[in-house]
Amino acid sequence: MLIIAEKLNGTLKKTAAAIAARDVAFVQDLALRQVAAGAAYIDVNAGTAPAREPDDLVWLVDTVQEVTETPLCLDSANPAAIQAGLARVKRPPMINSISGERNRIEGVLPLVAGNAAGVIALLLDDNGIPKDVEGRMVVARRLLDLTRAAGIADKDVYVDPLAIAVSTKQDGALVALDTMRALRAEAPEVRFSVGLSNISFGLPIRKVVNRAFLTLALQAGLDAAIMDPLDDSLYSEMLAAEMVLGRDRFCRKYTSAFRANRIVA
Ligand code: THG
Repeated sequence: MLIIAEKLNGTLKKTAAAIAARDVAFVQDLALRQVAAGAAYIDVNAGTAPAREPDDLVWLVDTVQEVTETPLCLDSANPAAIQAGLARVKRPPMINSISGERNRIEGVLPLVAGNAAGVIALLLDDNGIPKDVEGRMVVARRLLDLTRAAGIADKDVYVDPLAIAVSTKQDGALVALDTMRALRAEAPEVRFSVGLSNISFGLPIRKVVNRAFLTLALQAGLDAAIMDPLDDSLYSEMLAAEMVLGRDRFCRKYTSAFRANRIVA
């Protein structure tokens, strides 16, 4: 499973302050710690101020690339920021994200083909997030029609089935898991990614809930997650679940993580 490391995100207080202060040491340290902890991609999100965002994201991209070759995941609500980040990356990034919303189809989808290693596709559109599996499948089919027409291979599309917090919607996780199973049956090459921590919003001891959801999502075929690789108990659960599901030949990943002191109870 690919870890997309989440902590260089301007919605987090410390990261926001570091971006505002152009704190190179903070950003590079956080990038390197996430890489050492197993990140396949580093999500970079400059935060919330739309006017400053392209400049801020370019600074983040440049600053991270000074210390690591790990590819980036360009995460922005602003297509202009994604475009500005794309002009700077040294290796093909993940693009986060497209959706069925018109501004994402017009502003972000045209940037993907030929420039990115993959694109995250959120199952929502201008009418919002469909409540049930069939509604999400309608959005998924339309998005795949569009990505295929744009020349993007299904294997480069990371569908995010959108896990709604179980505190606000009792079947929030189940709809996401069932959507993954249904879409995999129709489009076996498509990959799946989730923003792991959404599921536990509003609940105490969120990490326990995130771990449970990760294990269930792996069983449903999860390929990637935006998550905190520095959380050793989450990382341990991920490796244990993959091993138990037969995705770890000779238990090699789990046992080498144990030898590196990464497995915790
Ligand atoms: N899907 C996609 N992209 C996304 C999301 C998604 N990008 C943003 C977000 N969701 C994923 N990124 C984060 C980054 C940090 C945290 C959660 C999600 C985080 N949150 C803690 C909290 O909210 O309590 C704060 C902990 C801290 O301060 O360190 O860390 O769903 N495609």
